[in-house]
Amino acid sequence: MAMKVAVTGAAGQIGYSLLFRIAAGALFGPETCVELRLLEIPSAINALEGVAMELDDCAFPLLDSIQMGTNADQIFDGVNLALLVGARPRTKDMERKDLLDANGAIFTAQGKALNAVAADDVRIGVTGNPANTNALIAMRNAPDIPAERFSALTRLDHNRAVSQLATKTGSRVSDIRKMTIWGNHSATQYPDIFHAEIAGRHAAEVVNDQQWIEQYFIPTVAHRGSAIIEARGSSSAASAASATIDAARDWLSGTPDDDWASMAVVSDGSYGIAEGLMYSFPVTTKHGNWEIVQGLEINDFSRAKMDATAAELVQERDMVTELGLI
Ligand code: NAX
Repeated sequence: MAMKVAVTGAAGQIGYSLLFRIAAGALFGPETCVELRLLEIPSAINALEGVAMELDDCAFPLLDSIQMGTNADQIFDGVNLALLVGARPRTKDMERKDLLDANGAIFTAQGKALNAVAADDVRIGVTGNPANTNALIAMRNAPDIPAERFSALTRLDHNRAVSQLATKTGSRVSDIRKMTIWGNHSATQYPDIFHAEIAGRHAAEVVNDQQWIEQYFIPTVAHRGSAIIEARGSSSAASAASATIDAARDWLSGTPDDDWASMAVVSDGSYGIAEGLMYSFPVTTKHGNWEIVQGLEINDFSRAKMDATAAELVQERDMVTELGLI
């Protein structure tokens, strides 16, 4: 049976990398066909038709069909996976509240549409920024979909952290396990190596350099998005698409026994994070379900960083509550 995968913002930069990977089988492997459901706004439909022509021209054996449109109720009908990538970017002289409001309009509508028409087993991954709060808005507007089916993307931050640690220690990325991103996909996020392992050894002991952690590693990971804009002239796209794939694939097919992933999911109060916040935790996954890794010891340094990023998410949640979006 084919999997129905919706992608919003499909004509955008990330979409241009993401769709070809999905159609080539990167999410479900070489045995499972996919039906793509692509949602855009009217002004981008022409461009989207061009992307669909290119998808056709790849003659992907696993790509059963492509449906495009601007109506979320039609595009989300029966979808098993929805990757919500399209969002309203921040423009000059836009306050944070205006940004949340503009995106609120998108994610309330998409949450309601998913609630009405998605398949019973739907999973929803939000990449569009501000990702955590957009996911919270969609979740709260979809009361019939279990809250655990919503997640926001912090996998790009996770992958960036793994890569930085590998470079610092001269190890292979495949030797690194148990990296954690805590909190918001924003500059307050906390990339945490205190539980990470490099070929079975404690990463923080291998690094043995608190100054590097505080003054290089954390800011480099947290501000990587801006560094890419500075260098490339536009924001991360291929790496964001790759992380979107990694996150969805691991969610559906499971994390390896000796590893975990970072995903922003609804907090159950673990690690003292307010219940109901969409906060990035270390999670293990199996058969499309996730569990927050329990029992990690949190040192004072980590605690302060985890609380600071939680405080930002509380502020965002309070703003969208005030705006009547949740
Ligand atoms: P683009 O501006 O290239 O594409 C966004 C697309 O979304 C556009 O084609 C636009 O027409 C469409 N769109 C806008 N409103 C829509 C709606 N209501 N329904 C359907 N489509 C809609 O941005 P791109 O570079 O692809 O980035 C997409 C989003 O990902 C942005 O919000 C960006 O900030 C966010 N990112 C998130 C990352 C993460 O790690 N969570 C990292 C990369 C990226 O910055």
